[in-house]
Amino acid sequence: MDRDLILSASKKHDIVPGKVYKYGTAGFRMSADLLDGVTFRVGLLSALRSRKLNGQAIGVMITASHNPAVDNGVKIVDPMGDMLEQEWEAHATNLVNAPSHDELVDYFHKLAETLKIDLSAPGKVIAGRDTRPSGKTLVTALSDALAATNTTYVDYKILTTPQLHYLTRCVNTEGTPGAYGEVSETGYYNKLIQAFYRALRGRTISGKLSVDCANGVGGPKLNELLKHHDPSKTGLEVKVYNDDVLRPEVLNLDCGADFVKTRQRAPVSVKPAPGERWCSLDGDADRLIYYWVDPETGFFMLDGDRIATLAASFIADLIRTADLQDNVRIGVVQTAYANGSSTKYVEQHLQIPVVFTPTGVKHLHHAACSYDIGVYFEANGHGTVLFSQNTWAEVKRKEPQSPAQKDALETLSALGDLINQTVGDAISDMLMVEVILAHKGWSLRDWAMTYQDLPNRLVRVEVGNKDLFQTTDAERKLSQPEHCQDDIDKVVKKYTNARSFARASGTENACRVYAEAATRSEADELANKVAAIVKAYGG
Ligand code: 16G
Ligand code: MG
Repeated sequence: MDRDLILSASKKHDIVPGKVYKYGTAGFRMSADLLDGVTFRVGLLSALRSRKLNGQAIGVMITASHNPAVDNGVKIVDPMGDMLEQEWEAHATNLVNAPSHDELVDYFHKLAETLKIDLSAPGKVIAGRDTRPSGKTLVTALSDALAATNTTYVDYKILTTPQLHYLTRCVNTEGTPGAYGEVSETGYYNKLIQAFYRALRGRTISGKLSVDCANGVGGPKLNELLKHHDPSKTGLEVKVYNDDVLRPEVLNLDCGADFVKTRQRAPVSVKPAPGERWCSLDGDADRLIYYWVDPETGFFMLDGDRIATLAASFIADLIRTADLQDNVRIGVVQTAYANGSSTKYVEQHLQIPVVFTPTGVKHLHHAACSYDIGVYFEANGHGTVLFSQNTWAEVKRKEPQSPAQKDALETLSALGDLINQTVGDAISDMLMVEVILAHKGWSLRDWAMTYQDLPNRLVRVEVGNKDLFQTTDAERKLSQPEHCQDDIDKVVKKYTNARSFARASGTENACRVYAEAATRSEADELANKVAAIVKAYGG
């Protein structure tokens, strides 16, 4: 690999001096002006990663999800469509922070040497971006790095994040027995729609579904999916809202899954009529939140915990009906943010085990892989359901003994194709929810009746130094600063059915405090008291 070629390409893509970059839960994410050099360097790293993995294609997604339009971000997708391996996050951080162009090229070669990467071997990278205008220039920085390292590069242009994950897996499994799907955007739509038809098994969906697309990439992509969908086969009628991607400033503005979840209200620009079924995607279409407005009680939200419980209960029933319960183990993965009532419902009512991991999709995804069917969702609406190889083998092997068993087996197999196996996918999750509601004959109100959420409150606390806060036990307890957790425990004990935890945010310079308790006022009071403790220890 030509050192001078990389060096001269790098000189066109400076990093901002003095700034410290860190590959976090969502890759590198910040104001788009700071990202040109970072994206170039991510290109270099993905060129190395592809070569390390025998030339398999690596994905690079340029998006800042639910952040404001001025931000952007870049993250790396591993060959099977999962997140970059943790050990390489450190390599990414080190490479990006190289203080000069010369040191960057030195470090690049040093990495190749220590990781035993043959730089003369072929490498491949595929890329996608959301609708942010800054994405276009960042793609140039990426492609310059790939050209300088002689890496094959395919730009899939505008995609949702889960579509890029899908394509990465498709490229790497094409022509093998584990082929994930056709390597194209059309392939993605066809796979989803065909699986959707099969999963419904002749049932029809009633009532219109209104979808708020956060004025992000989910809008045009959902519209595209709908061109492949024949409503006469499913009864599903979708009305798309907030799909304006021509005015960048409206992206995620007063709408989208993150807005709905954190503000606990419908998007500002829409007026859901009482009883109408609504959902919101986030800016890169990997989060999903459902809601409706009740004529008596007002806005009601069905978040990631609700989607997890709905999917777990339905799939567990299918496994039992198919008589696979001894061979296919199902489990649910949650984070500390999951409402305590949802955990209790899964463990006690559904009798399904729950495990907890720290926040961030990669942790949940990893834990879900240890089940035959792993259902994972963050409360914020990000998640999916993973089917293991063993599950596929069992479903294919089983000879149905009755029409009901046949139905259950075919529904399971269709769901396995419908649900994105690489990462949480709002569009695929939405079709899954619609299928389950149709099978159960449920309205959103029926779905909401399964259990009652504990009142809860999330508070953002500005502290002098968030790094003082270290957690343990899947972020449910603080190990540092010393005595801080004891003080929190003392306060929590004073409330009924209460729980609270504090953690440093991975995406913002602040701490977050979550509290839940038997009543609204107790949850609020507890959150404020714990926030005061965190503030006092916060440096
Ligand atoms: C990132 C994570 C998301 C997590 C959030 C927490 C991915 C793809 N995204 O957006 O899963 O919920 O960070 O943010 O892993 P926080 O650390 O600021 O609370
Ligand atoms: Mg997102």
